[in-house]
Amino acid sequence: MELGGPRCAGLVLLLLLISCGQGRGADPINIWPMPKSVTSGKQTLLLSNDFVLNTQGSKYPDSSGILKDGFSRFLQVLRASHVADSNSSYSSAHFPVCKGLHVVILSPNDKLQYGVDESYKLSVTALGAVYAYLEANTVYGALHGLQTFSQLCHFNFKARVFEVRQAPWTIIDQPRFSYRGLLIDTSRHYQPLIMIKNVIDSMAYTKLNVLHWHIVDTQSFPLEIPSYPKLYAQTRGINVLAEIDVPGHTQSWGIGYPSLWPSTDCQQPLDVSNELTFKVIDGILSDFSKVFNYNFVHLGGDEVNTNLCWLGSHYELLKKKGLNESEAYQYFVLRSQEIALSHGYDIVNWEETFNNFGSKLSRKTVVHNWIGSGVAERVVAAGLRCIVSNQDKWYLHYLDTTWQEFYMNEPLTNITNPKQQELVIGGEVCMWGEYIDGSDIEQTIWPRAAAAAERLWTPYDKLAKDPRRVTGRLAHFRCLLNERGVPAAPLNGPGRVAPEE
Ligand code: CP6
Repeated sequence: MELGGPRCAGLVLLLLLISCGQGRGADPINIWPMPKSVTSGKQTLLLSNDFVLNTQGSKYPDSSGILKDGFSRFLQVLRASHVADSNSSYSSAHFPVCKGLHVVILSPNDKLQYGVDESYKLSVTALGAVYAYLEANTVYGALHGLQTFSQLCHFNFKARVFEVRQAPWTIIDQPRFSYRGLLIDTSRHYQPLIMIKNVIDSMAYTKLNVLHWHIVDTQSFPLEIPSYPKLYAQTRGINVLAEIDVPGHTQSWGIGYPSLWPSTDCQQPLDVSNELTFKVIDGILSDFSKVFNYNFVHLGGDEVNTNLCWLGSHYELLKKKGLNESEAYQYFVLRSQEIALSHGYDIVNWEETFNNFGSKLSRKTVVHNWIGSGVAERVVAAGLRCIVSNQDKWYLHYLDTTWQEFYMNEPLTNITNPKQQELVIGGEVCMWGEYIDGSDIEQTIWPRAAAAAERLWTPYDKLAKDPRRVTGRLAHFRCLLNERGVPAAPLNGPGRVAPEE
């Protein structure tokens, strides 16, 4: 009997279609992170050798060159990965040629800030239109559109031309969360500037938009505030959240100013009884406000050992104010918050501040979760905003946390009230610096941070319920990073134990 054969083949084909996750044919849609809405077809078109940017009708003057530079990087990124022969003799007779990208931006403003409109629409039609079309409310939405477009372009090695397959494309996209962060730590190991820049570039590829820079800590104080900073991250649509972690994690401060130590043999947390402590914090935040334009500053507040150097009898001020050590911790955090507010910042604090005296925190506080799950629900129930970074899922130095766990970590777990959901402004993956340096930071961050990036970008109902459905697409994105020169590790890279596939 031959009947079993074809039926089996049919079943296999059906399973294959399902496992592609698209449910619509053999061509998977390989865009990471997945946009809000995508339609595609089956036609191919070629990119002209002199693919141009056309900004006719755009209201954005681009005086700082953010769009122009973004477009040059788009071309560079395509060319970097392939030794493209600009004198291709390939005959384009059989395919329509796309001459360039027409970008229309509706807002003239390029202020980058929390909550900036990052939406865009991209259409690439195969017949008739000579230009692909990208429309966005702001230049930062347009940059995301360029990133998506770069993922639609492929180098055809045989023909030696770039082509867009699966046209016509219509993509409508916007992020689920406004805060999509990555923490780096420059205190524990030196990070060469080029590595920080590389990380920023890769963040743009995966649509992360906040670099949380844990600048100083116990081990070193690598901070110098230049009077005329050359901003870099802004031109990629990436905000810099600068952290000055007080009062714990501060031993290095006393190398230059020993009186910031409670005593020479007990060197952190900072001396809460010394006015100089608050003067220095004020000076740092004053300098920050000239350099870091994000509306948040991170004031740390984590892992403060109040029993170590803050013995009450030690301190005139504690005695005078009648504060015990844990009250001194609250006093320190609230006073630092006041200083940050006076420089025009809203505040991010690690969750211990909320866990200890949440009701006293400024209403402008965003509580940054890290210890475990379940904190966000309490924070938003108290009416404060929250960033989710639970260490059991989103800490990159745990090499055995798999990309699947990064992907499946849901910031709104157990939060059903829509008003409370809005208070979860996003999430952040953390690359602490104790165990990595410039030699391995990138392969430790990628591709797992990209898995979290999709969780933070893509609408909830379009996220895979089972990570196996996105394995192929993430593997494809990981290869794309490699092609672009980013040493992203294999999906089940060093130290990681893959769950049963
Ligand atoms: N440094 C600072 C750290 C950590 C924190 N703050 C940290 C704690 C535990 C783990 C990883 C990092 N290294 N300043 C906590 C927010 Cl597992």
